[in-house]
Amino acid sequence: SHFKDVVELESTVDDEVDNVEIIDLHTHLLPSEHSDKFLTGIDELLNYHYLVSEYIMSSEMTVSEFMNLTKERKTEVIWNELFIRMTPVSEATRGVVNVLKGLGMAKEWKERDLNGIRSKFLALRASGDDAYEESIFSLSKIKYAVMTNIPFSKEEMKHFKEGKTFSKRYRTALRVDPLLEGDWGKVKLAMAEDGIKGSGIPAVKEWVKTWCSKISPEYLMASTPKNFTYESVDMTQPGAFATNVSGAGKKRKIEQDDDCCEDAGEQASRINESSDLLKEVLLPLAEELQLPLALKIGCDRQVNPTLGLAGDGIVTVDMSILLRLLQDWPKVKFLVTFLSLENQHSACVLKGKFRNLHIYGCWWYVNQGSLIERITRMRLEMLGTNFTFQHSDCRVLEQLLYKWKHSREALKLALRGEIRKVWENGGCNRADVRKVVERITGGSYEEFLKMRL
Ligand code: REL
Ligand code: ZN
Repeated sequence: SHFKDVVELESTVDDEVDNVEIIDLHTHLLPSEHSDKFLTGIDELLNYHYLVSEYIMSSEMTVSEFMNLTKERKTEVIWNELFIRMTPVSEATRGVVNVLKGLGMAKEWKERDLNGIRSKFLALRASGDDAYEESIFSLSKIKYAVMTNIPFSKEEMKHFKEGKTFSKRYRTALRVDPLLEGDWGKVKLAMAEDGIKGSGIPAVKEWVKTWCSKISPEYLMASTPKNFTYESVDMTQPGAFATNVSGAGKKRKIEQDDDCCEDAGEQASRINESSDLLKEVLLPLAEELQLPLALKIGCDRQVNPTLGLAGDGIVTVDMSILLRLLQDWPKVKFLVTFLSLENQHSACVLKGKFRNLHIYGCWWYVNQGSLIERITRMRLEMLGTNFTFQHSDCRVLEQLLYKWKHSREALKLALRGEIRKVWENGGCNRADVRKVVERITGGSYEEFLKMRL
C-alpha cells in the first residue's frame, strides 16, 4: 500500500538505504592475503592522503619536516593537529571518528586516547585478518568491492603471480594508465619484467590478454592525464594512426631524440613506437574481450609533487573528447566518472545519447555529502535510475565503514526529496523505493555489464 504520510515515506527511504547491500565499483583495497598491500588500522587511516593534505594546510611543520617523519610519528602529529587542536568537521576527519565509533571505540575517541585506539585495533585483528576483513565488509554492508590491479606494479602483481586466493568480497580490475597515455617506456618495462621478448602492438596486446586471463577483470581502467585528448581518425586511411592521433606528440619526441641513421628494422620498430596505444591496443582490446573501459577523468596529477599522493589537483575537461570516444567506439562500454562538478551535468546529457556509457560515483573532490546529494538528485532527474550513485575509492579497509556511511546519508537526503515527488504524483510504496535504491547502488551497473550493444 502507498505511504500514508511523509514521515512513513522518509523512514522507509532511510531504512532501505541503510540496509541495501552495495557494490563498490572502484576501490584501491587489496585483500589481506596480499599482506604488504593490505592497508588497515589507525596508522593507515590517519596517514590517508586526504588528511595529509588537510594537515599541511596549516601545519607548524614544513612539508619536508613532515614528510621525513616515520609513519607512526605522522599519525601522532595529524591526530594532535586535526583531532585535538581542531574540531574534525571535514569529510575526511569526520570519517575517522565514524570508524572509531563503528568499531566500538567511542570511549577512546571521547578521551582522545590514541594509545587506547592502537591497542583496540590490534585486538580486533587478533582473530585473523581474513575474519576481520569479512567483518568490515559485512558491517559496511558491501556485497563486493572492485579493486585496482596494476600490471605495471611488480610488487602488487607478485601476489597474483603466486596464485593466491582471496575473499569473494573482492573483484579485480586491470588498471592500464600507460596504455592510455601512450607511455611506451612503462609498457616495455612491465613487459620485460614479465619476461616478454617482443615489443610491437601485437606483443602488447598479448601481454594485456595474458593478464586478463590471469585475473579475469570486471573492466579495464585508467584515469586520464590532464592533457588527455582523443581525435577521431578515419580508420580506413593507411598511416592514420601515425599522423592524426593523441600519440602524435609522442611520435615527434621520438624522432627528435633519435636522429641518427637507421636500417629498415629500426624504422619498423619506430613505426611501432609511434603507434597509438589507446587506439591500437586499449580500445580494440576492450571491444574484442568485451570488457568495459572505465575512465576517471579530471585529475591534474602532481600539481604539488612535494605532497606525494596528496599533491594531485583537478581540471574541468572538454566533454567532446568523451563524445568522440563514444561515437567512434559504439561496441565498447565506457564506465565514466568525473572529478569536476562542472562536468557532471554534461555527463548526464551524454549518457542519454549513448547506451554504451554508464556514469558512476562521486569521485574524491566531489565525494562530499552536499555534492553527493546534489549530483545524485540531478542524475535521478536526468537519468532515472540508470547510473551508479557512488563508489568509495577506499584505500584502507576500515574506510569502507565511513565512506559508505557518509554516502548513504547523502543518498537518504536525495531520495527523501525525489521519492516525495513520485509519491505526491500518484503514490508509491516500499517496493518502489527498493527498486530505486537497488538499481543505483549496483543493480544498474550489473545490468550495464550484461547489456548487448
Ligand atoms: O584512482 C584514481 O586515480 C584516484 O582515485 C587516486 O589517484 C586517488 O589518489 C584516490 O585516492 C582518490 O580518492
Ligand atoms: Zn581511485
